[in-house]
Amino acid sequence: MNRLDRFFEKIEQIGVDVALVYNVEYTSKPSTYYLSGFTGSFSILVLNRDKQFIITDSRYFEQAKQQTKFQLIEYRNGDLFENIKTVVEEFKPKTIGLEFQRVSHNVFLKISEKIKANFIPIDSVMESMRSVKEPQEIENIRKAISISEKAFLKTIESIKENVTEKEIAAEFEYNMKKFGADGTAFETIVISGPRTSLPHGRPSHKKILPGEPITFDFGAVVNGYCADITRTIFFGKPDDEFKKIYQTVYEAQTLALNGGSARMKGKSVDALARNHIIQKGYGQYFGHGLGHGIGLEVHESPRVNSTNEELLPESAVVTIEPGIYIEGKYGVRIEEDVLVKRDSLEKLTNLSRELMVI
Ligand SMILES: [Mn+2]
Repeated sequence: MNRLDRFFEKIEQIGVDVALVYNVEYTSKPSTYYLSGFTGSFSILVLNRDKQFIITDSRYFEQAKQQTKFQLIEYRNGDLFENIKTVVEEFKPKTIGLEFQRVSHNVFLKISEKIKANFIPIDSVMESMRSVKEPQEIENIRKAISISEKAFLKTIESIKENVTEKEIAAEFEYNMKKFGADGTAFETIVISGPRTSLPHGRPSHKKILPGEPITFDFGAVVNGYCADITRTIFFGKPDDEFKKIYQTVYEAQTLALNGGSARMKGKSVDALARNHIIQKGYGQYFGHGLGHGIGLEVHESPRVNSTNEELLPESAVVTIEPGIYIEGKYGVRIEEDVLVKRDSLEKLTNLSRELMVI
């Protein structure tokens, strides 16, 4: 069954007569792209099994015709919500499916004032569909990973004393684009020395000095699909404590990579890595979840954390990224992207996981 048919089946099961995907200033770009192929910043999809419409404005008339088979409704001016109402009323719906997490309270009030119907959330329909990847989606993620890794290896070649984190990050992003990325999944993280204890620190004007770790968290985007990879490397000669921390993170990651599968709950895979870090005495320094889904968004379902009671779905792509962060000292994170299989996790990342010393 194709993607749209599966979507229609799922929304019909929860009693939705027509779905409305509201995307203004990219508020629902991933779902819009997933369902229709349209990538613009402004669109409203109105669809069920019988009819599929896309409302957009003159910036995107031509693009919409190229990217989607949905029937184009040209929005020219006047009240947008009146326009939406006219299209929705063609369906005479009693119930309307809406992504509750993607509309502001204000937009919800405007839509629900104009259109009298029951509104049903379809967020979990989108999440569960998107978490199970089709072969073409996995292929796009593989390409994004490959470009990210090439750019990483290229960028670290040119690291010298006294270059700044910002300079390295800029070069890294340039390299990703040069190697074919459509963009970056998030602002590339390059942090060094004591700043590596910030799990999501931003690149600063700090200069790289000998005897310091450097953490890179990076991901290219290809055809809308994100990679998400982290490496902590060492510039100069690492001390024994750093090596011990790196080894602990490495072993924790190995346990999860070797032990995870679609037979396990998200929280059980998290525990494989977390218990090891706790045993080694660093439990308090690993505050975040072990991983998350990646796809059209860099953080999506399923979650690999201590609260996810669900089995990991087969064909999900998730990160496995344990870390230890000691304030005032340094931090280490190693992040792989893996495909969830019935009995195992298939590593999609190819970079060495060993401590790299430059
Ligand atoms: Mn991540």
